[in-house]
Amino acid sequence: MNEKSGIYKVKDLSLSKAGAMRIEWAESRMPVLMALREQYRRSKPLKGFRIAGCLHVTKETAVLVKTFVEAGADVSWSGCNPLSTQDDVAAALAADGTSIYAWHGMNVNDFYWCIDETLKFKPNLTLDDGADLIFTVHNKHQELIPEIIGGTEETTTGVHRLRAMAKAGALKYPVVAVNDAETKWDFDNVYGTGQSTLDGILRATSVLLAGKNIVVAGFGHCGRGVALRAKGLGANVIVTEVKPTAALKATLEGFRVMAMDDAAKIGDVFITATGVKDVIIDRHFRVMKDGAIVCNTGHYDCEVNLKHLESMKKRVREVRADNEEYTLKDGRKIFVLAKGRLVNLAAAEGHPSEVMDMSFANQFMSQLRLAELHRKGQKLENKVYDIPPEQDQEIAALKLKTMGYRIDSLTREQVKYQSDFSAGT
Ligand code: RBV
Repeated sequence: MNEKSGIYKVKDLSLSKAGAMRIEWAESRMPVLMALREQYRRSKPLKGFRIAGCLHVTKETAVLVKTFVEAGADVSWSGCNPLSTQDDVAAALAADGTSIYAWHGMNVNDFYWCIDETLKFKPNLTLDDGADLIFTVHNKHQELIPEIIGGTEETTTGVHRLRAMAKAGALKYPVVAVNDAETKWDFDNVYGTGQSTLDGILRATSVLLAGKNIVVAGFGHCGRGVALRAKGLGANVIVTEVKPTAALKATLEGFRVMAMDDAAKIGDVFITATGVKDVIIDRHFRVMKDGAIVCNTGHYDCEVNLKHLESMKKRVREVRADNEEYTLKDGRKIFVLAKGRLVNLAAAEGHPSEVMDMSFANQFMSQLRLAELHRKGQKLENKVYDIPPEQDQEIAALKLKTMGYRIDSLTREQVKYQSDFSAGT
C-alpha cells in the first residue's frame, strides 16, 4: 500500500504508468467530456470550489476527475464500492497529485475510512454514486453542512434514497439527480449495464451464453439492457419481476416471465438487477441446477443472500478470478461471481467509456451549475432537483456531432403547426 498522509492511499503507486495509459484510452472515447474540458480549461469556473467525490475509481471516472481539476476545482475522491477500484487508475491519479483514497478489495471499515479522509478536506460540493458520501456527511459530519452548496447523485439507488430523505425532511442540502437525466438513464443504465454485465460474467466464467437459460431479475432500465444483450447472444432469457407493468413489457419484448421460484429450477445463469434485497434466497438455492452461476448487477450486494448460501455450503473455493465455487452439502455446486457485488465493475471495467461520456458530461455540467448558482447568490432548497431539460438536448446534440451524425431541424411552419391546437383533418 502507498500512502501520503492527507493526500492519498492507493494499492501500488508503481502502477501509475499503466493507469495513465488506460485513462488516455478512455479520453479518446469520451469526446463530449473532453470538449467540456477544453471549453472551461482557460476560464476555470470551478476555481475556489472543493469537490469530494465517491464514485467507482475507473478510467472513465479519472477522465471526469481530471476535467474537474482542469476547470479549476480541488478534488478529493474515494471509490463507492469495495471491489470496483482499478488500482492502476487510482495510482495514476495519485501520481498526478490528486487526492484519492481507493484500492481494490478493501473491507467495509476501510471503505468508510476513505470517505472520512475525503471529508477532512472540507468540501463545498459533493458527488455521489449510491449516496454513501451524503449519508456520511448527514450522519457523522453535520459540522460540514453549512459550507456545502449542494451535491450530485449518479445512480438509481442513490436517487431513490435521497428522494426518501427529502420527503422525510431529512435532506440538509440540495442534490441534483444526475441519474434521472435522459442522456444518463436511457443510455448508461440500459446499454452500459447491458454490455458491461455480460462482459463481467464472461471474464469471470468464459462460458458460452448461447442456448443458456439466463434469468434476469428486474426489468427496470438495467435489467432490460441485460436481457436485450443476452438475447442478442442467443440466450433464452427469462425475466422475473414484481411490477405488473414491467413484467408485461418484458413479455411483449419476447421474454419469458415467471416467478423466481420457477425460474430457480431451470436457470443456468442468474443476474439480479432490482435494487431490492433478498431476490435470491435459500429456497431458490435449494432447487438450482448443479453448476448454476449467480451474480448481481444492482448497486448493493444484498440482492443475492449469500448468508443463506454460506449456511448451506460444505466448502467454498475460488476457481477463477471473481468466481467462487460453493459446494453444497448435497453435492451440487453453485458459482457466485464477484461476491454478489456489481459484477460489471468488479469482474470487468464497468460501463464502456462511450456511454460514460454522457453520464459524466451530466455530472460535470451539474456541478458547474451548482457552483454558478452559488456564485450568483441563488440559493436552492434542500430538495432533489432534476437536470434542466436543455442540458439533455445539448449533451445529446454534442454526442451525435462527435459520432458524425447530422439530424433535421423543424421549419418555422412546423414549429407553428406543433403548437396549433385548431388544426385537424
Ligand atoms: N458506472 N460507472 C462506470 N465505467 O466508470 N460504470 C458504471 C464506469 C456507474 C453507472 O453510472 C451506474 O449508475 C453506477 O455506476 C452504479 O453504481
